[in-house]
Amino acid sequence: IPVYDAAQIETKWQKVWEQNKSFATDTKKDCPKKYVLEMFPYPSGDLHMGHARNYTIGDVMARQARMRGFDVLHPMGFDAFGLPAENAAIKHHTEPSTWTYSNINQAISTMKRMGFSYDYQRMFNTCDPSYYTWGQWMFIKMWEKGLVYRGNSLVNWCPVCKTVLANEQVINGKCWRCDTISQKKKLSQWYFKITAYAQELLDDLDTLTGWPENVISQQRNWIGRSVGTEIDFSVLATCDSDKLASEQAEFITDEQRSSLGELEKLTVFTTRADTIYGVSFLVLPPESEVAAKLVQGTAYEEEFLKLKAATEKISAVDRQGSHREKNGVFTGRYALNPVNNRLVPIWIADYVLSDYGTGAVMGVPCGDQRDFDFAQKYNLEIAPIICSKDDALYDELCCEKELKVRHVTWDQAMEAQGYLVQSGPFTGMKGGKHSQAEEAITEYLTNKGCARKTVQYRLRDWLISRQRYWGNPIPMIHCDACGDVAVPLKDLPVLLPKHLNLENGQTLADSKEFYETTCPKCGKPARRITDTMDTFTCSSWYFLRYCDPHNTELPFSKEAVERFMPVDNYIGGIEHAILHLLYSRFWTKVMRDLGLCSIDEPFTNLLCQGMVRDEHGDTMSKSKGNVVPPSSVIEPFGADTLRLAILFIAPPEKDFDWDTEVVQGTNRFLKRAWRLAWQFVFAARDAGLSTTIVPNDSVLEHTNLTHAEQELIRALHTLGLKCTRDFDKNQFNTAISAIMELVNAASKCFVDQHETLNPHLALRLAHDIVLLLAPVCPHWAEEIYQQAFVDTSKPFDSIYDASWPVFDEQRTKQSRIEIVVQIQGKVRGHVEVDADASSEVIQQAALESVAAQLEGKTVKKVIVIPHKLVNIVAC
Ligand code: ANZ
Ligand code: ZN
Repeated sequence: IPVYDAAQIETKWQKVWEQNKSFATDTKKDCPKKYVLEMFPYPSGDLHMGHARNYTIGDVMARQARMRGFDVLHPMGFDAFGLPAENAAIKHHTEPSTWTYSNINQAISTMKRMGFSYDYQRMFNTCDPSYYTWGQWMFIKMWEKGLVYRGNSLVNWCPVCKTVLANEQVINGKCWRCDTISQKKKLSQWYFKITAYAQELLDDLDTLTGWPENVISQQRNWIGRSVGTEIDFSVLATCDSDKLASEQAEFITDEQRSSLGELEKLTVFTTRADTIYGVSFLVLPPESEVAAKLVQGTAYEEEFLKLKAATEKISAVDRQGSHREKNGVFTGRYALNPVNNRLVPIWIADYVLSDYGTGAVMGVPCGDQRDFDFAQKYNLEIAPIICSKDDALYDELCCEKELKVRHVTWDQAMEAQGYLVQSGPFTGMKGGKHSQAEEAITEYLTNKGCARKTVQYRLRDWLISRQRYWGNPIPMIHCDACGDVAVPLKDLPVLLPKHLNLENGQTLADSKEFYETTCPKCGKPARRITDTMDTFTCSSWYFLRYCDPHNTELPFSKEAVERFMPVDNYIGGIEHAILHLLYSRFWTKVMRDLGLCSIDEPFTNLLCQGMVRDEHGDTMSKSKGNVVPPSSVIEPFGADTLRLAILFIAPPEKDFDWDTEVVQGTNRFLKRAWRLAWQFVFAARDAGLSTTIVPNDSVLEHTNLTHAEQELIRALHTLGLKCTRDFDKNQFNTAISAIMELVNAASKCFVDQHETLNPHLALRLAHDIVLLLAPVCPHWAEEIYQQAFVDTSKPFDSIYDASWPVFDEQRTKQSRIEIVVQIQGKVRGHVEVDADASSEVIQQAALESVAAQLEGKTVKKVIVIPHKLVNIVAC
């Protein structure tokens, strides 16, 4: 028996596959396609165990799909732009490109060493001009369609990365890349109008039945659709609050109103129009321009400016957090509640956000906890206008239309549903989100001309401009006369200049050679935009490019995309649940609307693999020094052992702790299976069989088999089917268990029969076991397959051109079964019958088997429970 020399076998087949382009796509054009894709890596160094797990999962899917007759597209590349390259280049005194390409080469060699079946002809890096030119091309198409704009607004700014961040890149108030608290800065920035697709991005989540539920719900929450009402309040021009107070004015008459004058309208967004009678203040955020105007030159301005400065230091997430103490200042001004002309003081507070809804809120302390907390702190009215029937106030107020009780006794807001009280004609109606009262009050105010039903989304437009160097330049030129002008398509790509002095802090904005240009419209001197695009733009369409990676006319042809898209199986980390997966969905829809393809969604099935932690359950990291590099397993045991261990240790979605014992155990199994396969092959050869002809089921049926051998055939079909089905469900760990069980059953039978297992059966088992393991342990399988099952005088014919073994449900059924025989409920014997024997036959066999014990007795009754037992009542 040949020794299992993993290193030698693995390098041998890797070379053969590469020479034969064994994993090229489009070799089976007449077959259905299968597009298997793993999220491409950022080339920050060599691959780690997380990558090994991610790519092994994809590789097993791809190899198996190949054996099952699909034309498989399984590409790989590198997400190669980004700030870490720049920082590393500065640290190592080199160019970002040099650092990036050297990491890429290292990662490719590890990928090859792992035996991943990529179509290497399709590989590209997003920093290749031949790729990023198309990113620029698509940017211009989007600009022409009105999906790109320049906006001047408060943006998230990372002081360490010295660049802006998209909303999606601020995680818990911190930069997603370096964990620094993000700041706010007013800058002129470039945006993609992703909000134009908010509704479709939300609706189509319902079609993504192959996605994990938590990713769907994260996207749904991120898009955050909210149906509500915009309500206008008029702000009084007179701000003499002392006068208003001394007159004890509370409700303003129409005459008073015209004498007081109207300064402007303040529009709030609310999902609870039903609570309008409980408004005890209006709130504006400190960055609001209206707020600044309201206090300008008044005694309230100083406090306002203090609050404004303090609020700039708090992140948006913290500002919304329910536990943080809320701070506010009064403006000295009042507005009128449109439902009853009641005076409402206008406040400015840090818990209101400027970029949600209308950026103004009606404060209803009795119904909203944040408003409740705020009212308590500043001693504002908390009038109960909604009550549940079991509340003490209910009986007192259920028919009360006027404002009688002005303070609740509750210690928190009533956010549940209840009935309106002290709410004029609406008193008694059921209140709450989307309630009868909410509808009625919205309708009433709408008819009065001061409200509108609206839909709000939490989703903001995608801020894509970045201010450093190593990224895809925005292909725009600014001309003082013509404004922002797109670079003509024929002039693309706008190449990233080389040799910037990054170590001295140089960015594109400092590169004269780059930015000095002329206006494409009027020919006068003009300045190129020196921002680059967020790297997430590069990863938003790479899966489309893989369908047609060498196209020089277009980013991809419609035919190629139609052939391979959508991706059937997409595998990657859960950290991309929003960012990358939302952007890619958006980009795909935009491409469709530009007429470049006709698919709505890019990824049919999504698998988010779990994390690989260290042996003690800690996340692996360089700083902790607990990283287990793939090479530490490949070198002693081989890539096949690593692949097998990674998949066997846990279901793919689950996190797992690294376990050296599992690695050793899987390696032992591979050696045992290797030995067994060879023993069986030799047994067949010794019996004069040609091992290139594998016995099918009918051949086995016509050979003389022992009972144990028949049971082994049954195990083959049962476990083969289980393995196949588990592969289909991505339950690789249990699929592998089934193979292990089969190997064990076969070894046992072989040993029990003193190594005289029927040679036809032995050959069939060896063949099927090798094929079943082929997706997971490709080199191991190819070696045995080539040495044992193919005619090597013919041209190379890979195991991946062989078809997946067929298993037969019929043959998983037992042919003979054992029935328990009882007399008066006590077990007295066993009898074997045909599995499909009739009740009469079973009864007869049972009676015969215990005939001796029934001597002299009369059988009164026989109860037959099919497939199980026979109970005889006799006396
Ligand atoms: C009055 C009210 C009464 C509210 C009540 C709630 C309960 P969703 O569902 O997330 O859309 N809101 C509106 N704009 C805001 C902003 N810019 N910053 C902070 N809060 C804002 O939330 C809608 C509710 O959030 C709105 O309904 C508003 O408070 C608040 F018993 O208006 B509500
Ligand atoms: Zn011009």
